[in-house]
Amino acid sequence: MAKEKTQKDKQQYGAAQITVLEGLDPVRKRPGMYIGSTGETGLHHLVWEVVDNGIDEAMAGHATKVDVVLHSDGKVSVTDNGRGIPIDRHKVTKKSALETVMTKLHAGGKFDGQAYKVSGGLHGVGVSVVNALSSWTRAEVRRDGFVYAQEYVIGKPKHAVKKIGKISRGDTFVRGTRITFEPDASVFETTEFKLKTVIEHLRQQAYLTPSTRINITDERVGQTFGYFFEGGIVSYIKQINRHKIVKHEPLYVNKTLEDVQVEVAIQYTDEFSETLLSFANNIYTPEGGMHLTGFRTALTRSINKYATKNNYVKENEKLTSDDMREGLTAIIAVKLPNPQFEGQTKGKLGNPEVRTAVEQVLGEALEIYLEEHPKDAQKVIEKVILASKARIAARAARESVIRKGVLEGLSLPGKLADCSESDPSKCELFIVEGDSAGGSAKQGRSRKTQAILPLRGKILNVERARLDKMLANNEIKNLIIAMGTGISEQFDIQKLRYHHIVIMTDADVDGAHIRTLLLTLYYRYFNDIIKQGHLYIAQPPLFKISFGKSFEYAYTDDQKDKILEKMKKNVKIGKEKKVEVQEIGVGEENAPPQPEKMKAINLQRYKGLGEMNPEQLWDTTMNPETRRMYQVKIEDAEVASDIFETLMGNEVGPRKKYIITHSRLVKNLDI
Ligand code: 0RA
Repeated sequence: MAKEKTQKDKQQYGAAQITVLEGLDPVRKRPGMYIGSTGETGLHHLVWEVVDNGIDEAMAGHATKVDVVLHSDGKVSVTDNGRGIPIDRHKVTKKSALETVMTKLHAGGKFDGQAYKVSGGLHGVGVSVVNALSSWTRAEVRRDGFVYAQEYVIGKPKHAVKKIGKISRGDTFVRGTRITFEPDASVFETTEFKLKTVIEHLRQQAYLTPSTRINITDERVGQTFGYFFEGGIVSYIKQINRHKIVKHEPLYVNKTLEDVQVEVAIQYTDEFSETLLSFANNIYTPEGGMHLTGFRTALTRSINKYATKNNYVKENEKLTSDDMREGLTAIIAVKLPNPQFEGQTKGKLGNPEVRTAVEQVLGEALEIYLEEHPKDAQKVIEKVILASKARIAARAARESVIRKGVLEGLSLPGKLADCSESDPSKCELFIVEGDSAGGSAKQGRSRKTQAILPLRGKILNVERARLDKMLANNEIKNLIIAMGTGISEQFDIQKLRYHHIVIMTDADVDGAHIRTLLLTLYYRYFNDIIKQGHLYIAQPPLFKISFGKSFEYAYTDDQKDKILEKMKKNVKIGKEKKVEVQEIGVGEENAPPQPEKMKAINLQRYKGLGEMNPEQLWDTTMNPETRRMYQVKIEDAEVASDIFETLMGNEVGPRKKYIITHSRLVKNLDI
């Protein structure tokens, strides 16, 4: 919260005094109302809530650090070195202020006339909520040389606040507040805190609270992590961009306008994608909202104004907000008195006053920045103009594909071996790499429900191409016609001819590449197909392991090792003395003749689908009864799309390496 007391605060002072205090029953009755859920997210909210209090104390200039400890017994403690929650008698409740804070819901958001807390959506509900949802809590306050404490069971005090001792010389904890709590296992689905989640959130909080140290200790694993960033969100931007080629030093602005504090940091890079993080009262707003809208308006308007004035673009060739996104890294953090969080997951800031505040503060800052840094301005504008040109080219290409007659009313492509079933929910389309695998698939399939569309290797040549080129590609066009949905404005998922679309590619670099291209295509143009769970990746086996007449398929290296182990054991139990694993090539049914008394286990490594005969392909990969298939999630496709973007600008060597490393990510996700 902005530190200065504003005019409005002063006027409302009287009303704010009448703080509404209420017991904790409502929290026990409807925990979700206060912490969002009783799942893992809600559980972690307890920690965020308590940490927020310490961070508020730091932001008010009274504390310099917050220590979080995840104890081995499931408890969590949060310690700050602030002023300590007051322990004197509260005027309304006639109880200790500490007890009041811990056991009453604070609807007023103010406490003792102090700006106690900026209440924000899911967290910002107050430490009493944490107390209510904990089977046991202890609050310890150290101030004026004394130690005070109170303990609670499900939010109810076990005793009055006690003075339990003096602060001794040499004590490291001399002033501040420590809250220790044990989440109530009868409330939460899980009570296990995830170190990774805690680290990620608190590291982010450390960036948003400059010059405050946040330590995290996980006693369960005996590890401690500490975060301290003097530079705040500028440090954050630099961290995000540390491996990227940047176009300029970050632009930073921090200004308060009518109760709304606006803080923005911006830096352009060589990348294609955008990284944008927005926060309201230190709470991440993944769905954006008014602060983001204000940001985009200011960025677009200021850059256009400067670009036009300096003749980078003509008056009638406006650059769009989307053009500004390529290579942009930005953090927007606003602080305001009464944030309204909207949207499905309450991740969107709704306050309209924030839009104008961000627009104005950033607009002014950008204009000054661009004027004062003409060289940086040039680099940024050239990047934006490039993005604009690509966008115009992409649209032209898309329109030519979409143009009536190109996709519509066309007969199904000749290469498609369609199925006879007409109910889409029973139909499957296999997109198969290469004509030879396509041949096996056509022979091995179940004709009634399975259709095969072979894609020629040609699609590979779009390596350096942009998505618009991909859409002009004949193979892709065939795919779209086969699916029947149309594309872009004409896209209609009701027309989808197959409810299972299966990408079936080889387990090698080219296969990974084609898969990346296809996933990118679906991510960008057929998002709903993924979201409704229609897109799959086939999982052909990597090995066939045979001994004598028996054989097994292995789909992972691990599985291969296990099968080999098992087979060796079986062989040894039998009469054979020696056993050897021998790799055999494709088509070789058996290993070369073996010496007397020696038997070989044959290991066949499948390099491509084409190496399997139709029956094998059916048995291992296509038969709905026995196959394994991976259902693509939107996150997988997003990763693929990011990879695709990275690939476009890079050298061939690193690009190949990147595909190999990252395609595993997509493929090996478990079923
Ligand atoms: C209200 C007034 C004062 C301190 C605090 C609240 C306070 C609350 C929390 C919660 C966690 N840590 C905290 N530290 C401080 C100041 C009272 C005074 O003037 O000393």
